[in-house]
Amino acid sequence: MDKHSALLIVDVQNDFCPGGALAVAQGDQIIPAVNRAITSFSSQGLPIIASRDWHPEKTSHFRDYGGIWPPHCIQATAGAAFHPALKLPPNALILSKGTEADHDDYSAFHARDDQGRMLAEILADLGVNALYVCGLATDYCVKETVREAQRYRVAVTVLTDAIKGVDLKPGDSEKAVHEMMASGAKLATAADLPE
Ligand code: VGL
Ligand code: ZN
Repeated sequence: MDKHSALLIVDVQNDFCPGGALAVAQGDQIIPAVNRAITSFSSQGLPIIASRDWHPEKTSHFRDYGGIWPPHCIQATAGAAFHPALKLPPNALILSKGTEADHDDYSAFHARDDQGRMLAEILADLGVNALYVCGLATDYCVKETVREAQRYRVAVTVLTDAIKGVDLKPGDSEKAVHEMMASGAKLATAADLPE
């Protein structure tokens, strides 16, 4: 972690946590580790970026319209809100993805801020070339984000104590971690980040 690093928190939203529409088992249990990473990056004045799944009511991402998922993270609903235990600082950059009716947009590199800027553009503006990635879900949005980062020549470290997967098939999350490593990602833990 150096001055060209940023923290990327993927989709720590109510619908991906227990009680939500597409709950990841124990998804909320990563939040203390995510908060620890936030404290670490904040104390060093490094950027903190949070993506959110932000779907329209009708999208080919949902099973009623040809996709595989139950409706979740519908724009501006309680389910789409960040989990209340997540301690995002006021200067965190918020990026929304999955906003179109015909895209899954698993990768945070498809997300945009409220001015329409995409993640790669924002990272270039900030001079960031290394991302520390955490959040939900390991086997979908975290994995696709990490794999796409390599295409943009952004180095990735995955914080393994701060991710959790859907595991539609048992072992999917474990497989995802191996795929991320194969694509060049390094592994670390939020617990080991500097205070
Ligand atoms: C996600 C499934 C559907 C994710 C988003 O954030 O990983 N997973 N939509
Ligand atoms: Zn989604």
